[in-house]
Amino acid sequence: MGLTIAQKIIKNHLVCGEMKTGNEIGLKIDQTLTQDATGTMAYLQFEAMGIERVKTELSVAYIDHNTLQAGFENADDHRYIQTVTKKHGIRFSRPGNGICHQVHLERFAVPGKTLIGSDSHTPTAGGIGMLAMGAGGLDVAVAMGGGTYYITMPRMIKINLKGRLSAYVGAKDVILEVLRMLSVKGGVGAIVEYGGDGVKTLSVPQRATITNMGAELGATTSIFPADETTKEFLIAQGRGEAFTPLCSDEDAVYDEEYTVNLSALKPLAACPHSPDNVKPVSELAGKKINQVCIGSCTNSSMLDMLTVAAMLKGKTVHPDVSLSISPGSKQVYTMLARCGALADLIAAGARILECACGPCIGMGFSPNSAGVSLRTFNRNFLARSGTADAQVYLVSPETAAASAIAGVFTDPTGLGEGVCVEMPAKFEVDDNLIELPASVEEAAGVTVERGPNIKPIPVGKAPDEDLRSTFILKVGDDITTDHIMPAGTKVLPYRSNVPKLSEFCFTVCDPTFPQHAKAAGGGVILGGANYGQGSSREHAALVPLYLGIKAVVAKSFARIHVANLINFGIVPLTLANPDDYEKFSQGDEIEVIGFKEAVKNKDEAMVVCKATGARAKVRLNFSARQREILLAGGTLNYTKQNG
Ligand code: MIC
Ligand code: SF4
Repeated sequence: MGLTIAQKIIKNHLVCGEMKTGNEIGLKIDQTLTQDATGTMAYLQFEAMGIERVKTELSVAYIDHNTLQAGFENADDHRYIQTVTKKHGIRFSRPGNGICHQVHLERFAVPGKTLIGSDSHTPTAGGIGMLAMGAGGLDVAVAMGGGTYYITMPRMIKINLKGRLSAYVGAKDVILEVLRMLSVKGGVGAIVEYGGDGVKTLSVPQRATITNMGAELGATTSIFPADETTKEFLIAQGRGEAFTPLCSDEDAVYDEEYTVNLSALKPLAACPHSPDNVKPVSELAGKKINQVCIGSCTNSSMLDMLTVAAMLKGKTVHPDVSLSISPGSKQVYTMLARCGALADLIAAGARILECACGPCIGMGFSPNSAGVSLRTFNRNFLARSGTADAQVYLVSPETAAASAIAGVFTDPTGLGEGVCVEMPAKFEVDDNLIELPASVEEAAGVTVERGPNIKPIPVGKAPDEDLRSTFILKVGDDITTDHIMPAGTKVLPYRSNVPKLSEFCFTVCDPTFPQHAKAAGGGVILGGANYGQGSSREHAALVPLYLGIKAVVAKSFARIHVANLINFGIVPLTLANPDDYEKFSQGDEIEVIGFKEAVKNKDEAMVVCKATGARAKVRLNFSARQREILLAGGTLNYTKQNG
């Protein structure tokens, strides 16, 4: 039987397990990346493992998230990451060099290799044919130390692309269409591969837009073949030698197949507050808007920026609209400046931000009260923008630029022929903002700088014999890690300070949760389907652990979050019958008799409500390795116990 693209890469990197859908498999990881909002924790954990030098082929630490320095905290964390990486053999991408995924695609991603990153949009590198996955910081730390990365062998989804995009329809519209078809749960447990004749009509940055936002499908990753276009992109980046062709076998078998006709696609928008709440822009046309933000790891490539600049040239941003533009990398920024396109953007009234995540993670540029914000980003979760009642729509750069000029939702296909921009044949390559680590000999002399904001990491405990606790919070379906552990300017500076961070836990759902949880000494969370979707932030497990959360009972869990829960010793229990969710209320006292024994070796257990007698069967779908981790109270304890 033939293999899919992903199966080929998995086969070449398989350390243990059988490549059968649903089985736990272990992979060798060639490259890792971290960003600053998750990196501080990842490096603290790496240091705790006592390994002197990374064992990967390449590891890079980026500073791109926490770049607003309204106090000492972020700058201190940057210094910590800069020095700890220097000591342990990791490259350091300085603030100002750009968004991790954009820079990694430009400078380091290699077809056929494996990459894990402590950021859920790591699959961006799938645009170049790399098996790139988001993971918790602790899993990245383990991989840096040469350890195996474990995933559940995914099922394979194929999206056949046919035709060619029309003028003013972008790669963003392709992934929005896929999200419309499959939903934010559609990719859970799957790898999404793109194929068909339409692939060759898409440039690598366009492919990367699609694989980037594949994270919103809940997929393990998304991947494109590595073909002539990939080769040209690598040559244009001065990295032609990194190219290896890669495609699926003719007789590869997919579990699900879909077709997207690029020629028939129209501009789309994901409406508040979910990336799969997709509507045609034409249906929203004429609706007043207040803000437009262009950038993020989804849409900040040279091609995107040149398109926007060509559309804004000689025009003025509508007086009722505030437009921000954040180019994705120093390479993009410099080239825009040199070719004059930056001047066109500035002249039109765009507010140019540094090349970083910026408004995407609520680092400034929050909309006005109840403001309508059009963003070329990948997430429009409630309150993520920093304004609780903002209405965020996710759109293509083409729709964003057309609407910024008009002041209302505008379908750009009504503008006529379209602007003609070409991928540069050669990019301006200068890695001067990537610091190389100290040599093995020099490393001992490097002092790691730690600011006062760095606080100890909470450590989990072995499960009790019987679980006697309370459903301290009941939440609905599709709860994101932004609900559990919000981000933004006020919260992000505390990513290395869990006690302080705990003051913000679940406040999007219930502002009193932190005090309540502390007073109650913890409890159990009751969640709906796809609990923990979204980002890779392990803080969404670490902080609940700090607040005493022992288990989460949910209809289903998102991949990275469930791995993070297990890593920190919080037991994820899946309702065997999702309808049983209705039997329980917030505040119910519950018990699971024989809890520890169930974690040790049972597939099922019973949750019983003490007051009503309501019962629900829960599944413990764990591998033997995961059971041992949970019994040890998390991966850090487990690693210590096992040397
Ligand atoms: C995000 O887009 O939500 C983030 C911020 O990049 C996160 C990582 C984090 O929370 O630091 C992600 O996607 O994993
Ligand atoms: Fe940064 Fe936004 Fe991309 Fe996350 S999704 S890495 S915050 S640009």
